[in-house]
Amino acid sequence: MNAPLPHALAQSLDADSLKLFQPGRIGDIEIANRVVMAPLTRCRADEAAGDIPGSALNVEYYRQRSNAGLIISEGTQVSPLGKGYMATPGIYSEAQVEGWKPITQAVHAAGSKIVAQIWHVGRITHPDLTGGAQPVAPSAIAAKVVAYTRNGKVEAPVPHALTLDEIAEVVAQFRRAAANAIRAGFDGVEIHGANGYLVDQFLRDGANQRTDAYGGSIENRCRFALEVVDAVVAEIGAGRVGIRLSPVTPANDLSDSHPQALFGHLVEQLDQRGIAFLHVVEGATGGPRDLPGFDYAGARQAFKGIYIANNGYDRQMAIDAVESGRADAVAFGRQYIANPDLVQRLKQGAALNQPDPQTFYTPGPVGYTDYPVL
Ligand code: 8OZ
Repeated sequence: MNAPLPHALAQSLDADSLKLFQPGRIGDIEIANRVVMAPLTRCRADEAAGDIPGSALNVEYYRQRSNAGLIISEGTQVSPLGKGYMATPGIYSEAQVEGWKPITQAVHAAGSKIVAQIWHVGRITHPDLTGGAQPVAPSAIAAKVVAYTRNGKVEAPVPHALTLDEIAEVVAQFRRAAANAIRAGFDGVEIHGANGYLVDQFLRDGANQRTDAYGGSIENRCRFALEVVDAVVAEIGAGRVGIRLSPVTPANDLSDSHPQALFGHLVEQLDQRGIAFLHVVEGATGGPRDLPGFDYAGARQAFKGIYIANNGYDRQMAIDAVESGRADAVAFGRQYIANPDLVQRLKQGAALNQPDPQTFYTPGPVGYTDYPVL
């Protein structure tokens, strides 16, 4: 006589027929399932050595999570001035490129794919984090945020408004970061265009008060983002490029007067460039999803590439979003911190470990590589 299937196993057999767990393709990148690990700042690079990733602990952290169809790396700064938090890794020096290699190798060996989130924080930093240099932004307007440095909590200062030559240099830094990402073994890059950092500061009029070709009209405010996209696409090909956007998030003291018009235009322009994916923080980053101001379904329709949905998704929401076609894939952030085997848990409908915010940004293995698997 056959024993009845354990409940979890029965659920997992059903789960295999769900689109969320089926293989697919994001641009040129083949993925084993549509569960994405969201980019997560963890502040565990080797800061003393030059913001270098790739310690055994870093490798183990990413290896544990290689059940995701796609991993988006923690934000990695394109230059020393692009850094906004302690011990975040960079991707501009040779030592950093070397540091990333064992991470990308471990992820690939485990059957997953990984793109580098390339990042410039703009005004969301402090000279204590940038080697003494004054932070930069589209306009000389300070964000009302604090930066965490070796010297404690400090207010972000008034930034230097980038000159036209300096803007061109930052675009070139993103391009070099993309080239470095490919050399380091990444499958592509995600340009960090969200959450109030530099690209977002150019987009939204709460931070951009320029009167030249990079400010004023929506077309002008999208210019920097699109120059970065074009430069990165020219370097590594559109099929390996995505961008993260957060049209209405208040994160990092940023806002826009007309997010629908702004991001509607941007999404149309991104679609014309044929990039692989759009990764959208729906609502307030890490907070309420139901903020008004942007039509995500409309953006999904307007963009022919892959739409990765993010922000507060649980198992059922993710299954529904992908089954209904509202999204092609779903990115999980905090749940991936606490559940290294998240895909297995979602497949089985198993309980999830709860993430501990006290250890999100602390050095060492606690709260990083020690969450239990099933
Ligand atoms: C939390 C803490 C530090 C950085 C973002 C890169 O909001 C971040 C970040 C989040 O995109």
